[in-house]
Parts: sequence; structure tokens; C-alpha cells
Amino acid sequence: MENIEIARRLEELADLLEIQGANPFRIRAYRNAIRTIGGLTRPLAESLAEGEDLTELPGIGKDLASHIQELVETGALELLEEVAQEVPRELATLTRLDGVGPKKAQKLWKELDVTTVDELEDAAQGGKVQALSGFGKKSVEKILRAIQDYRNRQGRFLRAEAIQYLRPLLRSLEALDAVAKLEVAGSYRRGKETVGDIDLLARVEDQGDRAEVMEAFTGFSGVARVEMAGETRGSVVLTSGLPVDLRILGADSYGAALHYFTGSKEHNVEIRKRAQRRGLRVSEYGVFEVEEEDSSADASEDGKDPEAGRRIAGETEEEVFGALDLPWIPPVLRENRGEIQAAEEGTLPQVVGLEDIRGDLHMHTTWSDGKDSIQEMAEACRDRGYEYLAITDHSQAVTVARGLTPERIREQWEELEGVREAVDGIQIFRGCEVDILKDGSLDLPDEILTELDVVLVAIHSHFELDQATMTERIIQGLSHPLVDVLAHPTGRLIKRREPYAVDMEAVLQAAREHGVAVELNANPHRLDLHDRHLFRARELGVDVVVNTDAHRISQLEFMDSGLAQAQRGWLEAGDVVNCRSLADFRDWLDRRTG
Ligand code: DGT
Ligand code: CA
Ligand code: CA
Repeated sequence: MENIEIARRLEELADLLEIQGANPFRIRAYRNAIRTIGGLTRPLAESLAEGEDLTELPGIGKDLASHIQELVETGALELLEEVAQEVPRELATLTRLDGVGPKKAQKLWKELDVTTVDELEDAAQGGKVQALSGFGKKSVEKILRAIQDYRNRQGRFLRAEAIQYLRPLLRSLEALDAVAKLEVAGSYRRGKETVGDIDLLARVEDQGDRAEVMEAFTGFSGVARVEMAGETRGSVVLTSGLPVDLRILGADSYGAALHYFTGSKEHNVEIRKRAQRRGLRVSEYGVFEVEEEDSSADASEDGKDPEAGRRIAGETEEEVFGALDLPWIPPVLRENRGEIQAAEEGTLPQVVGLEDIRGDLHMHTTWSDGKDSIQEMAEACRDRGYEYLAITDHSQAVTVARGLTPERIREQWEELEGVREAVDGIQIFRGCEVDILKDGSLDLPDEILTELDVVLVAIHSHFELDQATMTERIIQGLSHPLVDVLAHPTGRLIKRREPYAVDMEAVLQAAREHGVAVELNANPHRLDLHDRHLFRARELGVDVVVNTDAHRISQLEFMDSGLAQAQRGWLEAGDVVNCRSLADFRDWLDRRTG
């Protein structure tokens, strides 16, 4: 069992216990342990196999260690089953809805016998929820909106989570001699923030080996159900709920299939039109010359032999694009947003990559809600090869995160000074994630802001403001002359919270006017800005910073997720502030004062 699945089961247990009304300290212990597990880089199963003592991990006591052991050894947790006898499991889903915490879920269940999202919707629309004490008209409206949001994102997985669920299956298929190549296509390969399912392609040279590969796929231990298993195509659902399709191909058509199943659908449609204009036909089997009489039809989709005509390409994607007189187009760009024309004109962007990143300008330490010290974060950034970083703990308004008062931030600078002396080879900037208050003013006085190198501003409260008010608030916050970066501009949490109402076009225009950069927050749950906004930022010439917002060392790895998103926004290294060398970055910091 993978760490992420262990964490998921423990989370379900914690949710159910909380609804049951268990001791808050016990719940908190579970939540702490879940966070610890989320930050581990090593599989717990491996640590256990090597006889390590899990209670040495922070936040993991005897109780939790034994739960983890039980999960790893049996794949199940008796306590969870017991609790689920008393508290319906679906209630845990209800607590994921904005506006429904464990207390409210308990009330809905005990007083209205509501356990599912559908039942909650009925009860809310029928006025029953509003009649309960503790639920007003506003909170019912909020719940109904949350149900809509929940429906919209149903069945999609965060990209970063999907790969963790998928990895054991990939490893087991890669181990087969018959599999010459294994690749993930579909939306995953295009770097989308969420994926509906996984599309796997396996190149198997010898047709006689196909059955063995298909059996290994459907027989994999993490498969919950097999939906279909043909000779070249199979579909399963993993125990995590992630659906996976597998296609087995020979070498001749592997590249064509990789292109076809990478999509997007819209990109494929444009490619096929281009082929038709050239008297060619593109299918998942290859690029073919078309006989005169069927040059107008798409033969692959009207029942004709999909491999009719002379094959002129198919082994690799380069060949497929080449047959259409195009250079290879990176998958992250294949959304039919002008990439085919750009390819033809030779103006495809050189998308930014991890090797271009020279620093990270948003991270938290033990001074606010982070888990590691300034020195630990700085050393970890240096080990990643960065030239600089900014320490940006929260400002005082964010009390739940122990935000810094002016006094404490000055104390922090003393420690930071010491770390500068102790850690060589990387420049540490003084930063802060300063709250934009409800009225658009900033949470720290100018005399502090002037002494900071990097000022990020962000919203952490009053998400409910209407669009005009929220937009004005944000623009007022970022236009303060000491601000450098607007952090996580839309405030969304993928699958958890919709963006707040904000006119991003107006915000981007204001950012340009004031010389303020917008952040692409790389946390896989945020990925905020979205790709379309990044594309627009680039068009407008607004600087972008790709930041991890790491709250512990392991989260510095979020940079990968951020870069996939940046690439989908067509960003090049020149568009990204933290691709600048240290000297150029210093110049950028001085851009407003000269
Ligand atoms: P997802 O799974 O919803 O995150 O998105 P995709 O893009 O992975 O979509 P999926 O899994 O339905 O199909 C994988 C790729 O296969 C898709 O990107 C393009 C190709 N494809 C699927 N159905 C069609 C189709 O009807 N026409 C064309 N041209 N391509 C298709
Ligand atoms: Ca897919
Ligand atoms: Ca699929």
C-alpha cells in the first residue's frame, strides 16, 4: 500500500471519528500523522519491511504506528470498519463540502437522517436544513453551491495524486520483458492539473506476448475491478478509484497511437483536418496516403479498414508530425490554442523547465506554519541547485498560522542573519507573505515592508466578497509601492474550493501597470494561476513567479507541478522572474526604485 492510500484511510477514519464526537486531541493526533505521512519521501511499507520504528517519525505514536502496520500488512483497518458500522461512511464526503464541518454533518445525520450528497441536496431544497438550529438561509445557499462544485469535479483526480496511485502498476508492467516501452498518454501527459483517467500505452514487439501483458495488467494486485480485457485494449479501476486504460501496440503504429491518445481531442481534430488537406489520413495506426475516392471522408471512423492506403508514418510522434510538415509539438501545448499554427510558423515557445529555475520565492518555516527551520529550508534549496530563496512566513492577521507581528519579524531577521553566515552558496532574501486585509490595506506597516527584500501579498480571509469589491481589494493591495508579487491570485483549492469572485483581466492589467509579478503557486492543490491566465499574463507582458509555497522541505518538489502548469501557459524562461540569475533578480527587485 502506497503512503497516499494509507493517509487516505486514516483521513477517512479521522473524519468519521470526528463526526462521532471523539476526543479532539485524538483527532488532532490523526491529522498530524496524516500530514507527516504526506511529507514522507520513502514508502512506509519499505520502512516497515526494514524493521524501522515508525514512532520515531514526528506525530506518530504507538497507536498510529500499529494502524499503519495493519494497513500495510492486511490492506485494511479493523478500527475503520468498526467505526463505519456506527457512522455511515458517506458522511465523510459531506464534511468535504464547503460549509459542512463534522458538527454539521453529525446534525444532518442525527436529525434529518441525511448521509449522502443527494439526500443533503433534497433536504436543503425542501427547506428542512434551514429549519435546523445552526443553519441559516445563507449557510443553506452556501451548501447548495458547494454541492454544485462537488458535482463538477466528481471523478477527477489531481495529477500529482494520480501518479502516486499509478506508480506501482507502472513498475510492475515495466518489469515485463515483453514490454519494450511504457508511456502515460492522455491528459496526464499534457500536464493537466486533474485527470479523468489514465491512458497507458505499451509497445510490445511480438504479438505472441500480448496476452501475457494484458494478464499482468488485469491481474495486478492494486486492481479493484476489471472493466474490459481484450487482446489489445483493457480497462481497470484501481483500489484508489483511478480508472486506467491500457493499449498494446506494435512498433509500426506506436508513435501514431501515442499522438492520438495524448490528445487533446480538439488538437487531434485540427491535425486530421490538416492531413485531409494534404490528401492524407491520420489515425491511431499511422499516417496513410488516401485513395482518390475517399479523400474527403475520415476512413478510420466510418467502418473502413483503418490501415488502408500506404503508411507513410507511425513509428514515432516526430514522424507523424513530420508527415504533416510540422515539427514535434510538446504535449503540454496540444490544446488547440494556436499550437499548430505556431509550429508551422516556427514560433512554438521554448517552454520553461526545471533546469531554468534559479530560486524559490515563497516558503514557510517554523516561524509561522511551516515544519522546518530557516536553515533547513535554505540548505534544501541549495541542494536543489538554486542560487537564491526568500523566506516568506505569514503576517500577523493569519493568527491560525501564527502570523508574524512586526516584533517577531524583526526577531526572525536576526535568526536569518545567522543562517546567512552559516549557509554558503545561496542567497537568502528576507520576505513575508503579507495579508491583504478586507479593505485592501496591508497587514504590516511600511517601515517593515521597506526592510523586506521580497514582499508577497495574498488574501486569506473574507473570500465571500462580491466580484467588484474583491477585485478592487486585490488591486489596491498589489498597487502598494512596496509590493513585489501577488501570491495565489484566485485562492482556489482544486476539488475543495472554487476561486473567489475576481476579475482576473483587471488584476493582470493592474499588475502590469504597477510592475508587480503574479505568482503561479505550484502546490498541486492550488496551481493558481490557471493555464489560461498564465497565457494571458504572457500576452500582456506581466512577470510570473513560479513558487512552491513549501511548508516543509519535501514540498520544495512542488516545483515540478508548477512547471507543468507554466508550460501549459506557454511560458518561457524569459517570462518567469525566478529564472533570472541572482544579479538579474536583484535588478528586478530594484525595478521600482531604480
Ligand atoms: P481526461 O481523461 O478526461 O482527463 O482527458 P483525456 O484527454 O485524457 O481524454 P480521454 O482519456 O477520454 O482520451 C484520451 C485521448 O484519446 C484524448 O485526449 C484524445 C483521444 N480521443 C479520445 N476520444 C477521441 C475522439 O472521439 N476523437 C479524437 N480525435 N480523439 C479522441
Ligand atoms: Ca485520460
Ligand atoms: Ca481514457
